[in-house]
Amino acid sequence: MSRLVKTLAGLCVALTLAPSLTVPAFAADYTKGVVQKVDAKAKKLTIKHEELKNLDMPAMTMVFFVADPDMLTKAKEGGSIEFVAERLRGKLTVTEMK
Ligand SMILES: [Cu+2]
Repeated sequence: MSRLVKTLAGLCVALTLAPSLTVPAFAADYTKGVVQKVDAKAKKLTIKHEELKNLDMPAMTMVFFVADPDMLTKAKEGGSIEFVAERLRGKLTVTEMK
């Protein structure tokens, strides 16, 4: 194996491993919920959610802010979602939704 090929092979391994090292494990933990209310004006969603392990919160219905206003158009009242919530500047905020 030439030196160049060895270098390229090493780079490929580094690029393959890098994403899993930089993304925190909890970022992928989606929680199931049902949208109860969409408040586009206040940029809030009322979600009946299952246990939120990262926030140490049991299942309940509550209001969240959204990190991205696009989520308000994607969310439908009565619709099932999977989402990630985090405490941003003291406000419980939906940061990911699918
Ligand atoms: Cu809650």
